[in-house]
Amino acid sequence: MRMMKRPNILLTGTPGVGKTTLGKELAQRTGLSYVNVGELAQEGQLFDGFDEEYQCPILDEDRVVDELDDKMKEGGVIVDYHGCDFFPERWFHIVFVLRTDNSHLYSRLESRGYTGKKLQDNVQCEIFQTIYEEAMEAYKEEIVHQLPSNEPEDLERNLEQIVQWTEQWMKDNN
Ligand code: DAT
Repeated sequence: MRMMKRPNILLTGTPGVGKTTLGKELAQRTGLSYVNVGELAQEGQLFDGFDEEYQCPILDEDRVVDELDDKMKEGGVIVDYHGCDFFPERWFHIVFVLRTDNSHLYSRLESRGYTGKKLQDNVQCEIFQTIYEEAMEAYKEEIVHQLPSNEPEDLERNLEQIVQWTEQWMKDNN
């Protein structure tokens, strides 16, 4: 029996924009599986060195790609990560870059315990739309979409839109 084809979705954006919240709920509603790349790396110790400036381990991007490739080839995966340029372009059928206004992002990161340079750098990353530009360079522009992620109503609207897109993709590809 042939398996139903299902899309792979990338959720990216600055830390704190709401990728995990959206991704987990989206997985519930669509039945797709959810992969948090940060957690995957932590579990498998997929690191290569230590960043002294930010006091955090450095992701081993090649090992992350190797680890996920079979699963991605099967399809039906929602990937959540605050970077996007090291994944193979062929993995994703659509890319969402979540965007949050400074004031909202600042208070979210503060309540996560971020302070000083780490807090400032992350807010600046959002102001400079670093991840959006990274996504526009790494993927075809027509599959990259920005989603506002400021209020709970944004979350609900984003969920509804992506669920609808997923259902349409499955109709078109099966
Ligand atoms: P990320 O995975 O991008 O780091 P998260 O999902 O952990 O972000 O969310 C960070 C915080 O913001 C968390 O407390 C939940 C909250 N949040 C997420 N999406 C939101 C939204 N649309 N409106 C209000 N708060 C939101």
